[in-house]
Amino acid sequence: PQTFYLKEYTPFGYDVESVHLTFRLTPETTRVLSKIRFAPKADAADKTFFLHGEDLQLISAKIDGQDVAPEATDKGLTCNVPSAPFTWEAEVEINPAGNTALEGLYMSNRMYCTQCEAEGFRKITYYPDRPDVMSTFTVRIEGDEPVMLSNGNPVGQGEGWAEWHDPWPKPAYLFALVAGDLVNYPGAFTTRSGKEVELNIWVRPGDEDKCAFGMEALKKSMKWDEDVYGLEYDLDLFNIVAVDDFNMGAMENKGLNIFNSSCVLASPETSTDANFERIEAIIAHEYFHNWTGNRITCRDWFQLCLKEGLTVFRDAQFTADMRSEPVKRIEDVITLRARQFPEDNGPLAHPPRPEQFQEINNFYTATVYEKGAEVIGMLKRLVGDENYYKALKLYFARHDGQACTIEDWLKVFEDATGRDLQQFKLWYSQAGTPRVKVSEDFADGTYTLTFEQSTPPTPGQPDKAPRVIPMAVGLLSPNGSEVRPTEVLELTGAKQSFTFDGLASKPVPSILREFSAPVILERETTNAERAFLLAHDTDPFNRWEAGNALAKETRVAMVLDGAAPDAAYLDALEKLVRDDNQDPAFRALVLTPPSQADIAQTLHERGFTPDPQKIYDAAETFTQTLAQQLETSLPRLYAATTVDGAYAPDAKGSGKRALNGRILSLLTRLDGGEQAVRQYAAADNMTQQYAALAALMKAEKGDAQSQAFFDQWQDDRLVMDKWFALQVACSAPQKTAATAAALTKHALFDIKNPNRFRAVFGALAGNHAGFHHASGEAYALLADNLIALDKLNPQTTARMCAAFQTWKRYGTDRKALLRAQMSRIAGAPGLSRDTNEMITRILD
Ligand code: DPP
Ligand code: ZN
Repeated sequence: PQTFYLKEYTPFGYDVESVHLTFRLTPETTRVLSKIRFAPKADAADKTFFLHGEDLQLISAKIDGQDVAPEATDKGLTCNVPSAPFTWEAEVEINPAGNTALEGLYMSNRMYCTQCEAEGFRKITYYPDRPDVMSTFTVRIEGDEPVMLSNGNPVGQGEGWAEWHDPWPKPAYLFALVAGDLVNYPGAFTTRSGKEVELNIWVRPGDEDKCAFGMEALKKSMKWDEDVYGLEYDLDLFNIVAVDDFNMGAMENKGLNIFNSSCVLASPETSTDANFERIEAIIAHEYFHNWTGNRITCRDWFQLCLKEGLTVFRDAQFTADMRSEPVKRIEDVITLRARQFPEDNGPLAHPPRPEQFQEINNFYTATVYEKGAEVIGMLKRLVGDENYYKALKLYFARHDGQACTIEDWLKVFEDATGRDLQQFKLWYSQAGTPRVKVSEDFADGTYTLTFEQSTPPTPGQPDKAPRVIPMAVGLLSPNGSEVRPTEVLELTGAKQSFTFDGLASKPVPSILREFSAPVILERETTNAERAFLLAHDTDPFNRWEAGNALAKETRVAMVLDGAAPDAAYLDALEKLVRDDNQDPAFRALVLTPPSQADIAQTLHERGFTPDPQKIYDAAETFTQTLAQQLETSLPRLYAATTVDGAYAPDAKGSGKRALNGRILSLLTRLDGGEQAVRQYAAADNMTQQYAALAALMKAEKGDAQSQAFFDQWQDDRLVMDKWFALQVACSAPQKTAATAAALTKHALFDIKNPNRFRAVFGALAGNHAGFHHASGEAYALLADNLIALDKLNPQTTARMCAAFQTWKRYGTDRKALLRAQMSRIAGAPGLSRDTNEMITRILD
């Protein structure tokens, strides 16, 4: 397969002045007529006229009205063209109903919809399908669908047709078309300059009652972007459409966002608090792309983090503002460590701006998104808030309407702040998570912190240069008061010391506050000091971090030495959980133990071979011991955290319910499920219904409730995804593979629906001890299903291969089993380019 390189970028030799498209929709033989005005660029070095095109049947092609005979391959076509501006016309036929890859124009529940990012437009018609080619689009849709939508503003419609015009030049990846039997949930927003914008969420009939929350989230996002970034919406209309079959979460097509229905539809009865928070964040994310992604887009796909890192950073700021800043930060760091750290420390490691790829869909990764956002957070910390917003203002002023690079982005910061970002830029080009070793010294009132940074080799990058690392540090006195507030130390060398004078006694340092950089801190410290920070740190993130470190140390000692759970830690936990002055959401987070995968990762970092069954046993023992320790407090805590009154998915209520759910799961270990059975029966919202069901299923006491849940929700696809996932997530290690296998035979399992596939196999890969059970059955089951899915949907298959990325850290037997299954996938006949690239990288 062909490899594409960042260094080989060359501009397209033609401007595209306008694009007119006509769609004649039928499920199996849709005709797409294009009329595109090209103008040769005077200064172009390369005048090759190449149009991308895949899976298209070319019916006819014309230049300036004359038939031409282009040379076509399975990748696109070339043609002799005039040296003056000309009009290209083509008619192609495509098969939306047969498109199970869900890329280009496809059908989902009899509805037509598109997904063009990154390179799906080439499956719709011949076109220079690259983000630096921007043009205005006029679209005519012909068909008998009741609703027919495209980007921009409507310009006319009649019996069997509708026409749309998008005045903003855009790359083809932002093109969208939707047609089907849809109903709209309407809304309106007045921009700060007084422009009236019509808003709609389009859904299948019957889903109208799940749109209210999404609509509010959209309005809040529009207001927030005006207030915080000074950015206004720029069309008369903003449409969101919910689609059941979708490879990703959502897509920011100009004026016509398309969402995986799981990321927009919400109601108290069918969605958990976590779903609500995620939906609010994704609606914000896609809306924010209108400026960071659409008005300013990427020059090429290597620059993907230019739009994604920035937009994730912006949606995190939004969530922090709408809810709780520390809670959001802790949640994000948990996710970063669970998803990005394994990637950055394994065979799939790549920099936020990769320099090569075979299939760009394989680079919509935690590194590009989440680490991309962390890099922006560091930049903001280094230059300060005021300079950050000054630089952003310059970015929008200078680059509006352009397709940009990371160099453009950093130049804006250099120009706005006068800072040299040469060394900082390494964050974009070097892969791997830096390790920062900390040592300390105290003499004559002077405290010295010494940092040493190094980054292990990653594929293709054996040696790393030191990076700029903002270390947010505060100092506490031994009595718990803060003697130095947070200060950002700039670590730039491989080894560097910082001193603090005039201290009465040796302080306790609180290092990497707010998780100020995505690094792994290595520091010799005691559990007593961790417990001290858990009780006294003024930085909420580091308080949580201290508790998290204690939990890890305890569990690691249990796994390695068969130790009992650390009594001091259990006491500290009990004290915190019982302290009603503490934020319930925070208590819930402290009470959530590190995942088993996280313990495996920690063991691996320390040079041990993780044994998943032992890690599982330690987790069980720990939780059981904790439940017993809290035994007398649990009923009171359960009652105290029960939220009365009408359900509202706000930060306060959801924090309380999160703690309540944790308490219930502990209680269920002691009361035989009595309370959970009661809660299940009484619950009037999904959060509490789901928490009760999960607690019961985990205790293997939930058969009746699981059946009741199925009976109640079998017609709701999104709730059924929860049901599928929960069975696998809650099953004991020796039963996990069999449970998942049985679910693939269930009448409601549908391999073509990515949400359902991910429900089962995401949960399988996420059940650490079950997935890695010594029998190897789960590995084989996943491989069987990935091989089957690859023939239908390469993109989702390739992404799910990441379940294997940590394979090298396990023992010899498991490694052999894993290798055998991956080799089987690699050898499957007709393997897609997507999956081949992923499996090859992982196996390497
Ligand atoms: N550009 C999309 C998003 O991140 C990816 N499908 O929102
Ligand atoms: Zn995005």
